Amino acid sequence: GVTLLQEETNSVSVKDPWFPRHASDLDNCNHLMTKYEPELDMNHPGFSDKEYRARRKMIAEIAFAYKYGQPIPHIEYVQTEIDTWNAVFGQVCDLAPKHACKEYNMIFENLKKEGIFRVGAVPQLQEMNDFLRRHTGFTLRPAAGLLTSRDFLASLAFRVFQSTQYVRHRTSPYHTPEPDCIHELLGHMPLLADPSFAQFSQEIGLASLGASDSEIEKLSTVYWFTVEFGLCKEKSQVKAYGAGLLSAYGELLHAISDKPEHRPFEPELTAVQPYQDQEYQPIYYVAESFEDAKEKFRRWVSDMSRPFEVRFNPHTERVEVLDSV
Ligand code: NLE
Ligand code: FE2
Repeated sequence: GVTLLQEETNSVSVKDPWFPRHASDLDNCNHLMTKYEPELDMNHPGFSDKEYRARRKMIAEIAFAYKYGQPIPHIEYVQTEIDTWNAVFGQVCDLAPKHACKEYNMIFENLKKEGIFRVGAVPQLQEMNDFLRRHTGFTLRPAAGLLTSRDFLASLAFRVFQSTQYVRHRTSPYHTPEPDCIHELLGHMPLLADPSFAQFSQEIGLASLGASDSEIEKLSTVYWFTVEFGLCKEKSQVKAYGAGLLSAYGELLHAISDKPEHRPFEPELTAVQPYQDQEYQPIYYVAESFEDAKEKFRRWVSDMSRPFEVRFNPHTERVEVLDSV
């Protein structure tokens, strides 16, 4: 009767939302959140800098034109951009050994040894792509700016990280609320070369495919407080593993000081904590260890209800959808 029909309609609509099924579908997952951009935000340090705005536009166009399978275009960074890289890189070299988790530091050293992280040159996304591919199979795509959570998380399901390619404005080297390639490179890339972190990142991505808007909101909130701003204990010390801390030394020192609130990381609670993304965080979540953060997040993600399961086939780069039992 009517009830049966309704059930059928429901299950079709829940089972059949559009989401990328193949890595090439990510060509359609480049929607931007337009809240903090030099063109639109009067408070952006680049707002009244015509040259900077033109540069951003040029680099954004490269990202919009990019298609799956192409090499990532080389950007000839100019001296002001290189100076900004040198400044942030120098700070990370000083602070990471003391304040970053050991997994980060190991890969950071490796990146220096390979000459990808060095004074005097902003690393190219293509060379970082090749490094990641060798270690975890992660690859990069250029992104024009801050993406919607749904698009950004979806790419992780394919072990693809969408990375910005422009450099923050030279007047704010040590903190920017929006992502830039310095944040991606120094903050995110080292841990994406860690096999278990890469695995965990992909699981977040897989959980996001076809998820409801409220589930996406929760996933991206937990992502925010872990992958972006997470702290963890190592022996008895508090260390940073969040990318937004490792690429902004001002906030790193703030995070480990006694000024902000430190709460134990519990995904169910963390997932509903409102956050702000303009200033330093007032609250950070501290995991018992880096392993513990990954385990807790993973367990929470796998408890999310969805009427189907997804599996990534690395040979075809395709996500297969299975009915759950
Ligand atoms: N605040 C970070 C930085 O300055 O590198 C960027 C955070 C992007 C979410
Ligand atoms: Fe980030």
